[in-house]
Amino acid sequence: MRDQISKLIKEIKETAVTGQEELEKYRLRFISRKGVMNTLFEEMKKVPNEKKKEMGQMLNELKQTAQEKFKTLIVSLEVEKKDTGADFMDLTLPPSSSELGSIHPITQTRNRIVSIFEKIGFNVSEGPEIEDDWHNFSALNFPPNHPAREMQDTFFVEKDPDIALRTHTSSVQVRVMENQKPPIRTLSPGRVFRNEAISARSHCIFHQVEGLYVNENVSFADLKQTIYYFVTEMFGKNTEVRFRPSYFPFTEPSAEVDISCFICGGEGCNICKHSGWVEIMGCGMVDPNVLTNCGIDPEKYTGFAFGMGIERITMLKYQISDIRLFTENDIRFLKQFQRLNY
Ligand code: 2NL
Repeated sequence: MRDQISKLIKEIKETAVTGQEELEKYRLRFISRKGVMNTLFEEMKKVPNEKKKEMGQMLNELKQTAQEKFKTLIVSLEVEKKDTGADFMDLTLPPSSSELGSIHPITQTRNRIVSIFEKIGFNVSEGPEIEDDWHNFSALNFPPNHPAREMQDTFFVEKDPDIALRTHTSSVQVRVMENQKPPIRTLSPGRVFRNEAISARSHCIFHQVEGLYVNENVSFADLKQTIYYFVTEMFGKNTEVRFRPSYFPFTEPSAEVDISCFICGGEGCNICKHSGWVEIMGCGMVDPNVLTNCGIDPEKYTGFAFGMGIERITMLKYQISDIRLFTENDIRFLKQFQRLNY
């Protein structure tokens, strides 16, 4: 029996195990109750008492050798399994897709308007959202007690009557005129702030694009032609345009621009409130006082300017009925603009 055990210990030490199948064979032969151990324990019964101690120790040594090797094998084969990744990672699986974001509808409209005007030589100018009274009001010919300056319309910063959040992006164009010589063709898109109650139709924070062209001999005809071009590009060539006389402190003469309703084609519907026309912007010839305020000689130069609300244009174009949708970050709303890429 002693020889038998020694032979088995030698065999255990020499057995090479390189895979799961061989490991299982090893387990069945040296570890399992049905393997060699079983036979040896059976034989133990026949060993005379005085030899039992010695044989028992040898048998234990054999058992320990077998089990220790088994444990080491399990660990090393487990590491190998992880290395190849074969058991838990299927490399042929397609990757899980990640959610695609989209460009906000206000940004899409802004980009579209900018690219239309860039084609006819306008550049983009930006400026501060916190403005002083001069750039937001005084330079633009607002009389000292004009209602637009009032607390209920303007957000003042730290109750300082000279510093406020800009109420339009004309303030940016004042800065351009102060710093550049004509010819000036500039577009100023940006965020503006008005102290108004939030409703489906108006918000206290919204976006505008204003345009300004100053040069020698700029006429109202140039203004009209520029607006015609813009409307054709933005709303299609069958859209009609009309100019209605209006008033702004910074332009003279001033007009509001309506286009024929692209929903009902002029028949009358909810969008155009059964008039057949929808208002898209305001415009006019830059008041000579504004040019003088910005250091431009009104005897030599004239200019036109226009301004439109980006929310308004977007709401008209996509028939959006509530301005608050733009700022609610509802993924169901935003997803609808995923494929409109401009
Ligand atoms: C509107 C009307 C308008 C302007 C903006 C402007 C700018 C300068 C001088 C003169 Cl620097 N005018 N901008 C002119 C007419 C109308 O906006 O309804 N905006 C949403």
